[in-house]
Amino acid sequence: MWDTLWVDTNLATMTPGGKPYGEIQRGAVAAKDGKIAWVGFAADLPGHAVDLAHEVRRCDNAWITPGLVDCHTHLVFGGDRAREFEMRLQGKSYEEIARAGGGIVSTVAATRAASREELVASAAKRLSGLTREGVTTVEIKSGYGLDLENEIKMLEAAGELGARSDVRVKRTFLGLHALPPEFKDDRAAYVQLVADVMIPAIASEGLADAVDAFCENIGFTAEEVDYVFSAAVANGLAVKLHAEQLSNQNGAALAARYQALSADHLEYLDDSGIAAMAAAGTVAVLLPGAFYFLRETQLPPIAAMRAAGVHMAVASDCNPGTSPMTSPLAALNMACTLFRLTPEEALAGITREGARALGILDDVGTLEVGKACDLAVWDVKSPAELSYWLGAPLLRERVFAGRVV
Ligand code: DI6
Ligand code: FE
Repeated sequence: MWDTLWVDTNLATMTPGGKPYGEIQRGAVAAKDGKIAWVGFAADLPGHAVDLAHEVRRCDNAWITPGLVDCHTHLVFGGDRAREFEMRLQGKSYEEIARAGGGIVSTVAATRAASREELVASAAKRLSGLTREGVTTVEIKSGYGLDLENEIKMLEAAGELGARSDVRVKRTFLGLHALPPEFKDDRAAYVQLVADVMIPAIASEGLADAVDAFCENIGFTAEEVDYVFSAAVANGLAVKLHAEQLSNQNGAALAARYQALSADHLEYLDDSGIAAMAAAGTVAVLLPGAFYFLRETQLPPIAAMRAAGVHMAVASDCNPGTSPMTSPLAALNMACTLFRLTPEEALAGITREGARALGILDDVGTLEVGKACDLAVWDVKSPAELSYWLGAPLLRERVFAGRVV
């Protein structure tokens, strides 16, 4: 007997190679012990639904997709930057504000001042925005503490969110996010602290799965990132990189050299970066929310990445400065409208490719037997609707590890 069986439904399995969306019309999916135990055409079920599972859920022809995987967020932080938003509307640029001590560093002050519990409480509200739209796995970065104590506080807050919510949390240490004010005259000392002290401490406590950095003219140089990536690898952590967001620093090629899981943003990526990512299997994480909020005009080279066979994920980049957005479905719409992804690419980007970007494609991201039974059940007539509407309440039911939540 299965625990739960969903019927009267269409499935977007997102398994590649077959029909668009890996679709199975008039399908069924079953959960046992939190995993997908059966998936296929309802006509092929090995008996009557009611004889097969303790609970049968009829879905009125709703579509079921894998639970969404938001593979790039900065969900945990103190304060907000609404004031900076107003300044930007008065004509100041993101870079000007950052150089004037605003930007990331102002969120650092607010995050340091917040208790772990306060960070959990404010992030939980943002997380509810994601889960309300079908997210079942979320990556959360640190990077607003910028000293060991406060980076650990952020990572623990992220872990706490996972422990008390029905969502999988993957944690990323983003020590090289900005130069903390106390190191403003000694960059090298901060980079060394991150590599030689913070990474070993965080790795040994099991507080993060990966290491990220902001490789940018207002962030860190490729050389500094290189040094920190070596420490990450030496301590058994995967790497990923904020690369080519505001300028071309050849960050994606550096990331690819380290077999990075992903390189993210990529508006200024060039052909050599694309080739390096394709060869390394590094996923391109597209963040149209940041592109939109910054009113960026340089588009990431989508067509060239597609042609090179680079896998493309889509994520919210939820953060207080450049993407104060808690809607994964808005990210899908922006990925199509602004970046010209197809709705199928966009949905794959926030399911299968998001999972690939986190190194957990064996566990989540598609509807396949043996993976976690994380589902989103949608009141739509076709999966393209998930990218088409902006702000519509489409989620009918969210399933985490086989349980309706
Ligand atoms: N790139 C971004 O878009 C965010 N971080 C990063 O490295 C912005 C973070 C912020 O402005 O607070
Ligand atoms: Fe980011």
